[in-house]
Amino acid sequence: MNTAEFFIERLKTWGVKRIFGYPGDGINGVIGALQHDGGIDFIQARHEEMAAFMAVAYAKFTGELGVCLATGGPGATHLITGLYDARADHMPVLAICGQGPTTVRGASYQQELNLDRAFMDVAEYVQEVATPAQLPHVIDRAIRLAIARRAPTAIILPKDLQEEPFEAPKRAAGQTRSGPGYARPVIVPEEADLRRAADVLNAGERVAMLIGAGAAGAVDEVIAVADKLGAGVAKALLGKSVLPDNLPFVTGSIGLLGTKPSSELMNACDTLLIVGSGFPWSEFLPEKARGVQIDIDPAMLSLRYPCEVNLHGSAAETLRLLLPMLKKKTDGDWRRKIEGWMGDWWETLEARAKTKAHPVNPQRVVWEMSPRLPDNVIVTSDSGSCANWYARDYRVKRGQMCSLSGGLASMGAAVPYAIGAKFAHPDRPVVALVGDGTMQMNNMAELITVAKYWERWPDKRLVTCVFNNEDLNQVTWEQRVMMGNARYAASQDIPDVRYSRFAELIGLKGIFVDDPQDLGSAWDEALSADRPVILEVKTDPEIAPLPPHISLKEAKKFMFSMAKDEDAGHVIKDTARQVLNAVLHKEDAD
Ligand SMILES: Cc1ncc(C[n+]2csc(CCOP(=O)(O)OP(=O)(O)O)c2C)c(N)n1
Ligand SMILES: [Mg+2]
Repeated sequence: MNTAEFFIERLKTWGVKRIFGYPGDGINGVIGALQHDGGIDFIQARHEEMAAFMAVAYAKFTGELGVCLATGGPGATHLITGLYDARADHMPVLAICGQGPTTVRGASYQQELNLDRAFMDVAEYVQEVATPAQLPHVIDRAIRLAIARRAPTAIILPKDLQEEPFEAPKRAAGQTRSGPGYARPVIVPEEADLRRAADVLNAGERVAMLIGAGAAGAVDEVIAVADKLGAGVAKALLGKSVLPDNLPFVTGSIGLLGTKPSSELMNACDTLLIVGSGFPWSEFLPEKARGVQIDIDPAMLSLRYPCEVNLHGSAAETLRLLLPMLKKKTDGDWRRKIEGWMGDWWETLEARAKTKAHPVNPQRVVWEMSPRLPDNVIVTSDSGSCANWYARDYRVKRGQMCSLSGGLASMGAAVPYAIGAKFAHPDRPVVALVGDGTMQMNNMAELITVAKYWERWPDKRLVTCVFNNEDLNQVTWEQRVMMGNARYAASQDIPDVRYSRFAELIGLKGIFVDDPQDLGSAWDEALSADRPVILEVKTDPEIAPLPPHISLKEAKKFMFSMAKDEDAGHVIKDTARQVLNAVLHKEDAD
C-alpha cells in the first residue's frame, strides 16, 4: 500500500464519502488512489474556491465533515476564501492540498509555496507531512479537530511522499500511534448558573430572544421557552431556518438586512436571551436590557452584548434544563404587541413588493417565490441586494433549509452552495438567489458544474434565479446612503448578459422575465421543470435595500447624493419616500 492509498483508506474510516476538488500534478498521487479505490465520490468544480464553498455547504446541510481538495501552489491558494467561509460560519471542513516534492522544499521551485504558513491563520490545524509514518496522526487530528472545533483544517502532502510505500508508526521512541473516532459531548451549565439565568428571565416583563445557527437542533426547546416567557424571537441570518416565519411571535431577520419588528423588539424589550448566535451588528441589540446568553463556544459569550449570565452549553439541553425553572408569563400584552407589529410588517412587505418598478421590483421576485416553494426545498442566497429580499421576503417553513455565506459574506457562494446542497440531498429541490455581479464573478462557471452533474440527481430541480440589474447594487446603495456619493459607473456598471440564453447553451432550461405579471407562472414553470433552470429577471436597480431604521444623518447623505446623481430619474420619486418614511418610522404607503 502506498501512502496515498493509506490516506484514502483512513478518510473512509472517518466516513468521508465525497470530495469536492480540482486536480493538478501536486496531488496526482491522491487522485490516482481515489481512482483505484472507487469508494469516495470525487466532484469536480470549475475553481478550487468553489470546491471549498461546496464543502462548506455540504457541512451546513448534512451536519457532517465537508472535504475539498486542490493541487499545491495556485490550487491551494484558490481554496483560501472558501476556507475562511468555513471559519467564519463555524463549519467543519478538511482541505487536502498537494505540494512540491520534499526534495525541493525551500528551493523556490515551481508551484512550491509555504502553504502551511499561508493556511496558518485560517486553519485550526495545518500540517505538511514529511514522512509516511506521520500520516495517521495528521489525518486523525485534522478531522477530529475540524469536527470538534467546528473549523477548517488542512493537510499538505508533498508529491513524492504520496507515492512512497506506507509504513505504520511503531511502538517506539520518536513515533506516535493514533486512532480515528470522535464523539461530541453534551455540555450543560451548573444548576446554580441555570437558576441565576432563570431569575433574570423571570424578572423580565418584556423578553426578547435572539437565535442563530447554534440553535438549530433546538427548535422545540426554543419554541417552548419563548412560549413560557411570552417572548418574541428575532433570527440572525444564519439562524433563518431554525424557526419558521409563520409563527406569529417570530419577528424574522435582524440587522441591516432585517425587519422593522426585530428592531422594535430589541428597542422595547427589558430582557434579552441570546441562543447560539454571533450576530455582529451590535447597534441592533438593546440599549439597556438584562441579558442571558447560551453558547457552545465560550469565545462567543458576552461578545456583542454584555450579559449578566453567560451559560456555556449545548443549546437544546441547556434550554431543556432551564424550562422547568421558568415561570409562565400570564400577561399577554407584550406578545400581542409583537404579533401586531408582525401583522403590519407583512402588509408593508407586500405593499413594497407590489410597488411599481422599472421593469420588475426585485422584492416581488422573492415575494412570489416564497409561497410556491416545495416544503423540502433548500434555498441559498448570494451576497448582494438579493440577500435583503432573502432575509425579509422569503417566509421559511418548518422542514425547509437555507443558508448563505454569513460571517464572510463572500460574493459567489450561492451556486456552489446549491451544488453542495444537491450532493447533500439529491432528492430535494434547491433554489439559488444570485445577482448579476456574482453571476459574472463565478456562478456562471459553476453552472457548468451543474450541467455536468444534474442527471445524477433523482430530483433534477435546481433553480438559479438571477437578478439582472446591470449593477453592483448593494454596494451602489451603500455608497449612496452611507457615503453620500453619487453612483460611480466605473466601479458599479455590470454588462448586460442574457443568462437565460446561457442556460440553453449549456443544456439547462432558461426563462426570461421582464414583466412582473409573469413572475408567478415563471416560478411555477421553474419549480416543475425536468432539469435545472436559470430564471433571469430584469430587475430595477433603483429599489433601495434600506436598513430597517435608517438614521436621519444617512438620509441626508442619501438625498445629497441623489441630487448629484445624473441618472437619478424616477429614483428620487420612488425611493426618497421610502427613506423618509423609514426615518420618520412611518409605514410605506406604496
Ligand atoms: C468577494 C467579494 N467581493 C466584493 C464584495 C462586496 N460586495 C458585496 S455585495 C456586492 C454587489 C453584488 O452585486 P450583484 O451580484 O450584481 O448583486 P446586486 O447587489 O446588484 O443585486 C459587492 C461588490 C463581497 N461581498 N465579496
Ligand atoms: Mg447586480
